[in-house]
Amino acid sequence: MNAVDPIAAEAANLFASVYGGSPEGVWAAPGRVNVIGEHTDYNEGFVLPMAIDRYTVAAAARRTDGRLRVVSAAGDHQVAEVALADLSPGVPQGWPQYPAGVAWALRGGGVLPDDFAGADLAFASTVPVGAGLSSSAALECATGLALAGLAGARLSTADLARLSQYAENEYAHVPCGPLDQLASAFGQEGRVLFIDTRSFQITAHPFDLAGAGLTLLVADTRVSHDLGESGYPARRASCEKAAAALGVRALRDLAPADLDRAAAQLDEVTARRVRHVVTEDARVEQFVSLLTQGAPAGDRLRAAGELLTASHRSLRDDFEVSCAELDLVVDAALEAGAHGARMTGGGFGGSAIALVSVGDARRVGERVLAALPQAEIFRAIPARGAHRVG
Ligand code: GAF
Repeated sequence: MNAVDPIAAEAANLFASVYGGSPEGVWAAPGRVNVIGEHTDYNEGFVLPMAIDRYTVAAAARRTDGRLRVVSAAGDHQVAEVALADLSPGVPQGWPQYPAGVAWALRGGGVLPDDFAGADLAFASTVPVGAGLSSSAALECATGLALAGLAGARLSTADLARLSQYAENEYAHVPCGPLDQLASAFGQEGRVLFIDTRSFQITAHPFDLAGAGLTLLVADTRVSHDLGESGYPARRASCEKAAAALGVRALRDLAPADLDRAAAQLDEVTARRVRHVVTEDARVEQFVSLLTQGAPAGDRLRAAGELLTASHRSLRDDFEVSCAELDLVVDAALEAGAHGARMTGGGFGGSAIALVSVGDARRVGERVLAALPQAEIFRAIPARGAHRVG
């Protein structure tokens, strides 16, 4: 059985028990791990995510009365309901605003026809919420595919990502960049995605970890991060202010050689924020050039691991988005022999990743758990992006 089937069955069962009858279709979208390239996406820089084999599934059917109903297998199975005509940012409160926001964005973007008369959606998921693994993007992309599928509307993968991000920014008021939605929409089995977030050009590179005798461990610290409530909006604002002060469109336009000059024009904290973004973009490019020489092995593996760890230090010390639990996990993984480790996602909680040799995975996992017993550890596999299941 694949990673989607059990969740698809759970979503379909929930649909039947809450709404009665069978769904007309079932759609899935994955969470993601960002391998490297953190807090660069809203600076028009580089990212290197992969979709993971953790999915959010929507079982859905059309309605005829213009209403949208949503229910989730997580929690108390309470149904949230809103008329499509009443959709407006912030309504309803809580998690339902993500699917509601996507319906709003698809209507506004002309994807859903005016005569689309509503839908019932039932969700089930294996993407942990608040773990920095893009549970919101998975929910948005599953919703977008489901609604477009029900309406028989054309929706390109790029528009699925774009409208999902738009919904998160403008409806849920979370100022995220495009990373998570692009990863969930475009993910490919066995590949990482090198994304230039300025041009939106995506290059999928084989990421044959098993072939190189490697495993990518994810450690969810279970310190819940909430992007909107965290320091994320402030980090984004300070990057945008710095770009304006330095006279560039985005921090992406600076090279490491510009950093001294930039620092002379900025306050000390902002200069560190800028240094993170600029050096992180360079690390992504270096990581990709190691990858394009084949599965990392020997010296290249060491270099790739060092880039991950350097990324973490930069996020911890310059960008200041790590937290004690993420640092504990990273340090424990490195001490136990990981080739490299770093926080992944927005930070302020959430998950860390560690690149380890297969034979060391158990020991690294045990040492991480000894350091942070509440952590949840699993192996991430590069997985397929958003798709119709049935
Ligand atoms: C979160 C955001 F949603 C992304 O857009 C990205 O900025 C990431 O944090 C940090 O790289 O996942």
